[in-house]
Amino acid sequence: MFAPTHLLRNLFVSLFVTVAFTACIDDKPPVVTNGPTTPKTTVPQVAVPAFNEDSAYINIQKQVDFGPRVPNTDGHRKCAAWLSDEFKRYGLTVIEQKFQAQHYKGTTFNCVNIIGQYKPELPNRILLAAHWDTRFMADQDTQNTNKPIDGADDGGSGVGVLLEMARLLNANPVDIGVDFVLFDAEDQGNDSDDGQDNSRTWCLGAQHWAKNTHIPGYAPMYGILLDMVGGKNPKFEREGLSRTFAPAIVDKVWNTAASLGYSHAFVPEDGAAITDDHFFVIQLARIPMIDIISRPGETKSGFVKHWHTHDDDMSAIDKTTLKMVGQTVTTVVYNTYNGVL
Ligand code: 1BN
Ligand code: ZN
Repeated sequence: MFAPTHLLRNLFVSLFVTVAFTACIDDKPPVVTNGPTTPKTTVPQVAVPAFNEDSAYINIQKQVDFGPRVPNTDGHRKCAAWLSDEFKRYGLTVIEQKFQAQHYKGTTFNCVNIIGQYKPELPNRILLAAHWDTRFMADQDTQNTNKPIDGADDGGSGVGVLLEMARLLNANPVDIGVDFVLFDAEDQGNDSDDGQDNSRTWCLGAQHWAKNTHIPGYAPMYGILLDMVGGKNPKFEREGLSRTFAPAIVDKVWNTAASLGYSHAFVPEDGAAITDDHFFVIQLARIPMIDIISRPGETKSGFVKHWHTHDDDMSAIDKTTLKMVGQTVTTVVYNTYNGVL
């Protein structure tokens, strides 16, 4: 668009006056620092696509329809195949990282981390992760505590958001590499108060991947983990490990959420440290990674009411929350350019 000629004329007149005045008070040649000849900024403005919460919701429904995704079950095997196929459908390069892990109760679990690479040839990369397995028991429930849960929110929601982001990247190309990593066996840990350190009984897939990254020496710019990002009235505090090990990413994500009008969910408050998948990624793979996890303080644990109960079904999922999380992370990714966060 050209400015009307009288505006251009006024601009040049005022520039001439400024330059002439400067020349009068100082004999050095005038330097115009911020005029129309100044080169444009080198960071292009990218169009951020709209995150579709209906699509993310359907992705969750589909996972829940397979039944609980507990390792060594049919639901787990069928869901793994579907997740790989979805990534392939969106043009990603898929790696199924199969491994065996010891459950704390003694069973050997057959597990698979599912990795979808967007533009694997690009050196500047972002890691986006969630766990796709669901808990083998409902130990926070009052009934049927030995039955596995649906895990619509705890497991399903993070994956549902990431699959929608994979679809968006395929439809709206951007000049950054993205690795989607769906961790297995995050949620099969020992939650008893036995005075032992049981932290290593959780996040088995993340532990395996962090010791065996799909690219040797893998060093993405940053990682973002999504866990329990689909419940009603979420409270995403700035989680403790994220603040310590990836403060710039925390700032970027929470500021982006604020710019989108989501500060009521991405609250400007510091939260406790959670031993989630990102802990092992930070510790073992030395990747700065944050955890977006809802802790509205509805239970003693600080997690949502439906945490590790049979109420973690599709009725726990709120599309508004999916939109807030999905649009925020999508905006951060599309605004990451040439190695600059
Ligand atoms: C998060 C959601 N986690 C399991 N489901 C990890 C975790 C387990 C965090 C126990 C704190 C305590
Ligand atoms: Zn869980």
